[in-house]
Amino acid sequence: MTLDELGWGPHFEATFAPFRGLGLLPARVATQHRGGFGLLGADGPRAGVPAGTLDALPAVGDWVVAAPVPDEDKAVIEAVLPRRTAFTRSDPWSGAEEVVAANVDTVLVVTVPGRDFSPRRLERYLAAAHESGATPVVLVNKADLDPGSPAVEAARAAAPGVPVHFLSAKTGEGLAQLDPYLARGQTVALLGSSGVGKSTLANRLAGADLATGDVRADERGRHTTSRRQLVVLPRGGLLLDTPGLRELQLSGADLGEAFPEIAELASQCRFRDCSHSHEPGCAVLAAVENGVLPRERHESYLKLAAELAELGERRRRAAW
Ligand SMILES: Nc1nc2c(ncn2[C@@H]2O[C@H](COP(=O)(O)OP(=O)(O)OP(=O)(O)O)[C@@H](O)[C@H]2O)c(=O)[nH]1
Ligand SMILES: [Mg+2]
Ligand SMILES: [Zn+2]
Repeated sequence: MTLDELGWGPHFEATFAPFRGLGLLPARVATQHRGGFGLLGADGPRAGVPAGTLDALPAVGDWVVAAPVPDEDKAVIEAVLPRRTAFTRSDPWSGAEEVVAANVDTVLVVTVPGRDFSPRRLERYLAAAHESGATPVVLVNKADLDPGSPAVEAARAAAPGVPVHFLSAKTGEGLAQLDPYLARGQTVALLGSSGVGKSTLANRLAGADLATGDVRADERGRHTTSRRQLVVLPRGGLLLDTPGLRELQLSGADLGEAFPEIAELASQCRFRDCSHSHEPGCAVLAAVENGVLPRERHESYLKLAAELAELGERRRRAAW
């Protein structure tokens, strides 16, 4: 395995430069478990143990500086290289920011047609995906269950400017649409609610056996995947499967990118700092009144904006 096949590139080449020649190796974090980390490097897998001096633990997808332990398949993680992208959420209990996936090129937000389809949840994921720095793509999975589903059009409406693909992880139909995202050294992460088929899709692409709802369902058949895992696909590309997030708490979000039509309207609001909730001369409110902007879309925007404002307030208070 070469470093390039693991997603290495000029950014990391540059940030690793100070460590070169010191007997240290670059490695990518593939798994995270109680005892430590699973690392992948040019010379194969190793167990990684964080050095006591690390400020913060790495996340799956991170590139780290590893000091190999002689005669053991083990290495001490001495540093985490700066991330190119990071998908984060805030812990529902502590409010602390958690990196769910690092150095991802494409975030595949997976959803399903039918009763479980929620454009509002999709908007939340997309706001976080845009914020991560990775390119978001929407997958509407389980096409075999509902081939003519209106969910595809609804997903397009909730995701302006974002590619939406309709496919079936079960039958393999439509899977070729993922080829452009899975070139050699490209990292994609699967994100979405529990049960949408992330692991089924990962298994199909990896030809391997990651946990799916069929194999090891708990009593409610949910949250089958219990940890994040980065796998190198035989066809090239790297895939990061994640457990379904019960509810994605934003830790930051790029609403301008997730709601481009609102960002454009906002430039015509009377006040520069318009919140688009009550102000006179608000172009966004006018667009809702005229039926140009769907009401649900505006409400979704306001809800996410309020959540972000509250988060900012909480962080300011914590910083004091
Ligand atoms: N009909 C149909 N069923 C599917 C498809 N993809 C996945 N499933 C089924 O959906 C269930 C859940 O699939 P998983 O792959 O475990 O879902 P997941 O998103 O990984 O779920 P978590 O790991 O809990 O987050 C399983 O019973 C799969 O067989 C599909 O394209 N069509
Ligand atoms: Mg899973
Ligand atoms: Zn406004």
